[in-house]
Amino acid sequence: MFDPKLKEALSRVQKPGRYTGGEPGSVYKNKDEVDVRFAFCFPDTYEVGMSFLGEKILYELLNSHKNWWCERAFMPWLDMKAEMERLGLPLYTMESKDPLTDFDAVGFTLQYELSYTNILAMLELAGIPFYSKDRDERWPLIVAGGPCACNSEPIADFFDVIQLGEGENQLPGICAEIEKAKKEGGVSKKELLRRIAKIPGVYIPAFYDVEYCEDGRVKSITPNEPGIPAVVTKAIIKDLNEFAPPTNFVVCLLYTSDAADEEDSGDLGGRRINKKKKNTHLTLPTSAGCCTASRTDT
Ligand code: B12
Repeated sequence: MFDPKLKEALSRVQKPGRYTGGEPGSVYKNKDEVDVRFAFCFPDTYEVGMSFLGEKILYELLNSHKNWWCERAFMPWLDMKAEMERLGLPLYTMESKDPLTDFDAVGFTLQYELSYTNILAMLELAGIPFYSKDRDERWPLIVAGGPCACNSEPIADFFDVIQLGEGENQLPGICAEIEKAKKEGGVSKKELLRRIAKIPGVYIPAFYDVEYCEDGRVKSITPNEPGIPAVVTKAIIKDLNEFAPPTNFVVCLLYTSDAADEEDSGDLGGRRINKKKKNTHLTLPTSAGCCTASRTDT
C-alpha cells in the first residue's frame, strides 16, 4: 500500500505515474531475504532516466543475483519535490518505496554534467549528507559511474566510490564486497573502501590527495593509503560476448512523448509547451498498491 503522505502528494502533482513504480518488468524481491540492496539513481526526471540503456543493463545484472536487489530512483519534478518537502517524504525507490537511507549503496549515473545539481538535490531529499567525509558506517555507500566519471574531480568529494568505465564487471564486484563485509560484521567503512579500491577501475577519492595548479587544473593525485593504486584505469569489456544484452526491460507506463517534444525545444521535464489538453488516466498496478488517478493537464 502507498504511504498516505505519498498518496496525498500523488494527487497533487503532474504525471503521478513518474513516481509510482509497478511497471511491467520491474523487479520485486522480499527485502528480508536479500543481502545487498542497491538504489540505482538517475539524476533527472523519470522520462529521461527510463530511456537510459546503462540502467537496463545494470538493473538486470544486479537483480540476476538472487540475494541482491537493485531498485530505481529518479529526480522528482519541481511539483513533486515541493510536495515531498512539504510532507516530509524522503526520496524513495520505485520498487519498495523505501527511503534511500535504507540501502547499502546508492549509485548515481553521471551521464552529463548538467545533472550534477540534481545529484545534490536527490541526496538532500533523501536526507543524506553531501560529503563523503560526513558519512560514517550508518549511511549507504554513495557510488558513481557513467561516462562523466572519468573526469570525477569536480564532484569527487561527494562520493565514496567512483567507478570508471564499463560497469558490468565492476558494479557486481562492489556489491560482492559489500555483501562480504556485511556477513563478516564490524567492518569499518574505511576497511570496506580499502577492499573496494582493489577492484580495477575503481577510484576512492578519500584515498588520494589532489593538488591543484593556480589556474585550477589538477597538478598531482597521490594515494594517501598503502596498497592503493597510483593510477586508476577505466574498465573496458574486451569481449562483448561475455555479457548478453538485457532481455527484461522495465516498460514505462507513462505517456512520455511530451518529453521528446520538450527535449527538442530545450524544455525537458514535464512542462507542456504545446498547450494541447490531454487527459491522463493512470491505473496504478496492484503491485504498487492499486490506486487510480485521473486528471486533465493543460
Ligand atoms: C545515447 C546518448 C544520449 C541520448 C540518450 C540519453 C539517455 N537518456 O540515455 C540522447 C540523445 C537523448 C542524449 C542527450 C544528451 N546527452 Co548524451 N550521450 C549519449 C551517448 C552517445 C551514449 C550513452 C549511452 O547510452 N551509452 C550506453 C550505456 C550502456 O553506457 P554508459 O552510459 O556509459 O553506461 C555504462 C558505464 O558508464 C557504467 N555506468 C553507467 N552508469 C553507472 C552508474 C554506476 C553507479 C556505476 C557503478 C556504473 C555506471 O556502466 C554502464 C554499462 O557498462 C553518450 C556518449 C558515450 N559514448 O557515453 C552521450 C553523452 C553521455 N551525452 C552527453 C550530453 C552532453 C548530452 C546532453 C546534455 C546534450 C544536450 N546539450 O542536450 C543531452 C542530455 C539530455 C538528457 N536530459 O538526457 C555527453 C556528456 C558529457 C558531459 N561531460 O556532460 C556524452 C558523454 C557525449 C559527449 N562526449 O559529449 N545523449
